[in-house]
Amino acid sequence: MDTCFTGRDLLAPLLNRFASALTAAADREVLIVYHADPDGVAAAALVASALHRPLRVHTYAIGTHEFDFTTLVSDVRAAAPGLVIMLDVNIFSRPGAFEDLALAAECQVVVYDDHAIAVERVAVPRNCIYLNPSLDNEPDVPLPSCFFSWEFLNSQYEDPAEVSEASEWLLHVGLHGESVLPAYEKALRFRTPSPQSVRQISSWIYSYYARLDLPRPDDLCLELLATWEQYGSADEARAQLTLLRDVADATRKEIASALSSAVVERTSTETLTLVDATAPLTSVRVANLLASEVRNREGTRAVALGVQELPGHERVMVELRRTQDLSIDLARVVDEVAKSTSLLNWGGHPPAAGLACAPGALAACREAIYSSIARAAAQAP
Ligand SMILES: [Mn+2]
Repeated sequence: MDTCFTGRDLLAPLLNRFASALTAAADREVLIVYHADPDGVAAAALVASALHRPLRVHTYAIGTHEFDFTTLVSDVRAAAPGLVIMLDVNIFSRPGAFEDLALAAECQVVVYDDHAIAVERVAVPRNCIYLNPSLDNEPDVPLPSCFFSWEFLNSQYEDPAEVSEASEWLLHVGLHGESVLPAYEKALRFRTPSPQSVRQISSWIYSYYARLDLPRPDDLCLELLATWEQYGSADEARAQLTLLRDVADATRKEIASALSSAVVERTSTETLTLVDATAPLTSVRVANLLASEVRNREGTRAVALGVQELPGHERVMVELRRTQDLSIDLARVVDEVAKSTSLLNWGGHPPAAGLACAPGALAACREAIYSSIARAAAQAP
């Protein structure tokens, strides 16, 4: 791969800190916690493969609906690892979560994340490392965890030819999931060798992790890598991943039925349309898809809310998406909502953000979202 973008320079100092932390924990058990999406899966698989010690690496997928981290904290306490690596996980989604995790782990916790985060939310416990390229810079291309992990993997080899094709395929899956594969193809001047398998695996991963009832531990990241390596080509690997495909297909059907029975309300003002969609009770996570779908249906000058109560979790998720032609920063909107409303967790990127609250707080939360969006729209150019 050839380089012509600033991402590598931004990542270099972060990679050094990451590498030293891993060297310091060389003979310890490592727990890789990753966001349950294609970027997280790819990132975890790439770091696991860079570590060359399969018996001492454990993996743990965490869904956006678990970004209050209470389950993770107790699972980490029980696992007692020697080092925790977190990839594509916004640890500042809930204030205090990082401290809770550091205490429970009793070991170093290293986090790489490129979610936009307000500097005042960043509080890093002693003995922990927080790496985020967006903190003091604005990268010209987003720098998702899969690319950070890819760079780390490459730094472990003198000769880039030694990095397996399977790893490269996973990088592409992660980049595709973040919708930045074309930007990377351009910036790094490469062409994806198996675009069909990349698209398919990425969508299967999304559907698979939409389930709210997944078993622990989750080793999907290691499974993908191992399957590719066993079968020797991306398309062969895809054909072999029948379990993933079947779960994804079944889940997709549930998602489709949930989306079609959502209750949608539209409010239009001079500046924008607000579409507020509530999902029915279901065992799959659809708030994010619902928000994207209603946003896409509007096409222009719209902000969409996808609202979903998670059965058994005593929480409501609200996902926000906007059309490209609006400049409203939704990550800032949820930050603002958090100031006036009691939230369980919140965070995101300018075009896509989300939050969770207790069911009883939904009405107040909705009101705060509406007025924050109205204020942002009034200030926007
Ligand atoms: Mn992610």
